[in-house]
Amino acid sequence: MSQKRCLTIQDYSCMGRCSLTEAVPVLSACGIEAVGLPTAVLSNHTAGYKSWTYADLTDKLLDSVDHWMEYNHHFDAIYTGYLGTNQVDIVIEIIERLKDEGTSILVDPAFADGGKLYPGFGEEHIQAMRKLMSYADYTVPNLTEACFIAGREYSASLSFDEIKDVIRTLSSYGPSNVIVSGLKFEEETVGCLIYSKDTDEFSEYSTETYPGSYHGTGDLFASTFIGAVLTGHGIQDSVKIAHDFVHTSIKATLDEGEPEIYYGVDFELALPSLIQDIYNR
Ligand code: PXL
Repeated sequence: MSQKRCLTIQDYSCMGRCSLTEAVPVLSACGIEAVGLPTAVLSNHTAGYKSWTYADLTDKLLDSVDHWMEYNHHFDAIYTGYLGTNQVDIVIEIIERLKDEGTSILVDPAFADGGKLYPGFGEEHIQAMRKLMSYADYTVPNLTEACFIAGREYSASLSFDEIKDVIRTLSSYGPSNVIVSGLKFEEETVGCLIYSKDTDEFSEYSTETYPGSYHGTGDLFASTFIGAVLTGHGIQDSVKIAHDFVHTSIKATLDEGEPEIYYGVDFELALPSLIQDIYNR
């Protein structure tokens, strides 16, 4: 099997572990060539920190693509993360220009959590995300994002039947595979619902949970999931690998003591377990 290449389009937040500072090392650990296209460079991410600086790279995105096209580069996957509303149409153009029949598309919506949009996002962003979804083979929203995209009101106490309804509606916008992570199954457990549009079937995977919620775990889940898919794992197995890696990273963070939750998880300490899972399962 020849080495796979994944283009990932999202911001580079220098501090706070999310987006490209997670996606690139995780994909590398999976043995994938990671091509990170930064949409912006921030001093730190915008959730939890009180302030940040921001260098917008929107105008530069297509320049890189022009150069790649001269070389006919093939991408096995294009994975999009946190994007500005004005960047979504450009990302769609990038997908249209670079995708061939061997390119899988993963859209991580990355615009909301805990029932709320991240700072700076509004209804226009939700509509832009619906449009981007029509290109996706896979999407990995949290429940808040799934509800916004499906046009349903978010509540932490939605029943599983209601969540399945939200997922089917989301899938009607495009993606054949929807994986909602961070769901509470029973007391003290957290996990994922996995939906396949082809078979209209759901499956699930859950483990015990740790107290608290941690920034950057959605990005970690998305990067690991696509890394596992590209190394030949099936969807269920890739979800397990991604969930377990997030879980082990949270444990590593707690073991280090006094985590600052907005600063992200100490995933670097868990990379050896990811490498084992990727190559041994
Ligand atoms: O993890 C999502 C994310 C990525 N990038 C930036 C963010 C956030 C979440 O708030 O602020 C800049």
